[in-house]
Amino acid sequence: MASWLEIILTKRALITGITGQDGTYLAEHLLAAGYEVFGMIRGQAPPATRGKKRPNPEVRLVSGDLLDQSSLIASIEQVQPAEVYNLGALSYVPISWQQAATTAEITGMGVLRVLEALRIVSGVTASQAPGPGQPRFYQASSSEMFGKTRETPQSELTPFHPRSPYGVAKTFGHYTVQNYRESYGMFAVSGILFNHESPVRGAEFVTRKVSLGVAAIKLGLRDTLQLGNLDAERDWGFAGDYVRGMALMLARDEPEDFVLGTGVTHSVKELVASAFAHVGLDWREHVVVDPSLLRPAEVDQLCADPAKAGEKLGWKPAVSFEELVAMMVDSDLRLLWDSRHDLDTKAPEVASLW
Ligand code: GDR
Repeated sequence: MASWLEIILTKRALITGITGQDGTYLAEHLLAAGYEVFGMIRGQAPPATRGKKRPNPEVRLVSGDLLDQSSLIASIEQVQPAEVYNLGALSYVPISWQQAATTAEITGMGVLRVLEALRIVSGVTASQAPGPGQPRFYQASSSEMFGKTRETPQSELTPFHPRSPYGVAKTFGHYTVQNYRESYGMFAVSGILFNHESPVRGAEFVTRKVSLGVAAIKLGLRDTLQLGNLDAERDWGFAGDYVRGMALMLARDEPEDFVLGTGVTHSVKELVASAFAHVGLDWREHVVVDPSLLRPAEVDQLCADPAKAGEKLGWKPAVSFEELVAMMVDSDLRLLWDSRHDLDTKAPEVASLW
């Protein structure tokens, strides 16, 4: 049983986007560091998580919605967090063209609403600076904000040129964090994270789509894999490494923004070649380009300059691109083998791909 001193000293963290990949890894990381972790979900706890991976049972769920200001105030009042991580977003880039206004509301305005809730609950105004012990805020900014920039690699100083409603909404959120820091002196920071993946990545994103496709083809469940632009280049790292960086940003004395990425870029074609080669197959015999998967405006090339994170956070990714691809393909081989007789119910994310 915890002593009263342990109870008083236990830090509380509140995470939005708790059912996503990063919410899952961040919760594990903070629980292991001794935090009490709260995850915000929409609606009532059990129905809202239905069909999604249930967060770690040690995560306490609170009800709140990035679209609803008063629900955010209520959940911050209830939890009294030392740290808030805003990972909630409509995060699949192609959908943002179909639902541009919803994307702006959740992915962009949602950031402002969480910051406003924190400011109101903490009693911070332009003339009343935050006192010691005020909650710290982390915003999941994105390399998609760089979009069409001509500068490579991209650092904290690289100008933004977003290419999708998603990128535009993230850019609004990013500048809003900076503005709350400058206007109110709040400890609010953004991590500009490049693509980060894992075996629990959503099946719609290209890395997981490829790892699932390769596993299905290897096991004889499918013969082809439909993809869009094979020439796009991304800086892909392992999500577990990136959540460490988020926590390090909030542990500093000064609030500052940081780029997190590997500094190595690969094309989608290289990703595909590496994944198929891992199981001894030739990608050219299985991959079909489907023009309907091309985007109205593409981000052609992203490559991080993570030097500042290395110097000031001591952060460095531990998992290489090749290790990440092997980890994801191996995990999906196991998943599909175990559920091969009943994909629809045991691996619905797989069944929905075809
Ligand atoms: P991205 O990730 O848009 O970079 O955003 P995604 O994996 O969707 O696309 C990466 C690149 O692959 C190309 N591509 C395909 N993409 C998907 N999803 N499906 C395909 O079939 C396919 N074929 C080719 C895309 O055109 C693109 O160039 C991710 C998200 O997690 C964001 O939320 C996050 O902010 C950024 O990473 C950093």
